[in-house]
Amino acid sequence: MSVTVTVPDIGGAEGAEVVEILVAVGDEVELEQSLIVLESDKASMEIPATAAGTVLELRVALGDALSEGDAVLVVDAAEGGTTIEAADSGGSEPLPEPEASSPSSGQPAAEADPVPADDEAPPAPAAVDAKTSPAASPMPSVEVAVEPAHRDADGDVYAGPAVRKLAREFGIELARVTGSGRRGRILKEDLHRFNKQQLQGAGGAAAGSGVPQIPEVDFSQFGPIEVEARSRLDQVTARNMTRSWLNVPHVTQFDGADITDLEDFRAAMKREAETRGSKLTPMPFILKACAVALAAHPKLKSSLGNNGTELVYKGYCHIGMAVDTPAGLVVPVLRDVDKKGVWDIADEMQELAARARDKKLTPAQMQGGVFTISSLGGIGGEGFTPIVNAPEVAILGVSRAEVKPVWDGQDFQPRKVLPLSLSYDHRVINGGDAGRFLTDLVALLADVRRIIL
Ligand code: CAO
Repeated sequence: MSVTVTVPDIGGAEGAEVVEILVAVGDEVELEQSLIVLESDKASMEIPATAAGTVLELRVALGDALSEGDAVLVVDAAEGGTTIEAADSGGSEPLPEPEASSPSSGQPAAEADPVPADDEAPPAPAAVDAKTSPAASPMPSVEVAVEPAHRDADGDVYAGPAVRKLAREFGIELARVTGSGRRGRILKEDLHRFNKQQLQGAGGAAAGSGVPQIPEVDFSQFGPIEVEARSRLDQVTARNMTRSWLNVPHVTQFDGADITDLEDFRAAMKREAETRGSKLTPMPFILKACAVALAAHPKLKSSLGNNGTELVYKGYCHIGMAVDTPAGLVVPVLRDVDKKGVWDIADEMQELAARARDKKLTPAQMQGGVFTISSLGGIGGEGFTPIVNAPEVAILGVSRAEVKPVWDGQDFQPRKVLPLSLSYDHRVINGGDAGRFLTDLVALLADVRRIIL
């Protein structure tokens, strides 16, 4: 029986790039074996086999852009063998015969006729219906799960929801962008090209908003060099950092928390942590203390809305945690930290960090953060100025705790001091707001019993 394995729910990520193909035609694959690696704007994800068997046909090539429901490969699965049905449109879908389905083209799935055949006609709703109701179409999912093109009110612009979202973030009017996709469809790359042109062009410079380019240098004239392609994740991180840096007026405030008692408590819990199979570093306590401090200072977890005319306060407390991985920086988000105990936070943190390093995070696990913590405590350093993870308005940098002489009014006492640096968006957070938040946080960490008050 031929089974087409398709891209499962990847948290709404559109056009994730195929960066690795882990199997070849003729390979035997097991259920849940990783088949390909996708890289979206937010994460790298391994796509697992939803059926075991021999790979008959690869439907993807390196560089292809895939979305949920796009075909990955065709497996010759044993009759009656186990397959995993995805909850929605992903998962595996039996095909009548491999040759009856669309041929392996290696063509990016997103390019598979993303607009209706009739240039003038609006997007065919049938494509959407077919996606949610397999019975409506006998075609393999790759042909029906493409994102229908959308038209602007003026009827001229083709762009998907992800592109429209990015355009809104950049403040780009789509009508001014030339699309390089099929039939003029606007792709994310077009927006980046447009931005670059605006920044380089006379218009931007004349308006005083042009950013001077750093000239390219031929380093080989000075000695031997090696050039390495940067991962997409690194490139996306670079763009996000630049965007935040250029948009957010940053201020960074420093303080030190006396965590001597916290460290004593942590040492006392070591045996229990081992018994539970948990790793109790300072980080889960910092996460919990931040959740308590954020509840008292909700502005620190707000975001600007409606072009800066509104402030959006959030009734939830999902906190992002920067994780250093070989593929680049990723920020998984721990949900409802305010409602969880330190043990649960510790376990969830380790699980998310492991998933981040194994490229197993889903985009949903990296969304919804209200505040971010970046800890270099396990690595070293006395302090640093983190960049706000916009549209959040504040980020906490944590450096390595050291024993320092602290004056108690009569003598210097050896105390373990944790260096903290809070960067914030000065459009939203004033020095007073930040100072009060950080002072409360320092007090919570100095005496973690306060967390339960
Ligand atoms: N001071 C002193 N020691 C610390 C510490 C601190 N602030 N934070 C952690 N440590 C210790 C831990 O207790 C652990 O020691 P033991 O193994 O003896 O218990 C050791 O340092 C290593 O900790 P860790 O880094 O593995 O674990 P963590 O819970 O502190 O952090 C994580 C988890 C995911 C945040 C971390 O692994 C990581 O990836 N950090 C990098 C984040 C980053 O790159 N930030 C920069 C973003 S901008 O480029």
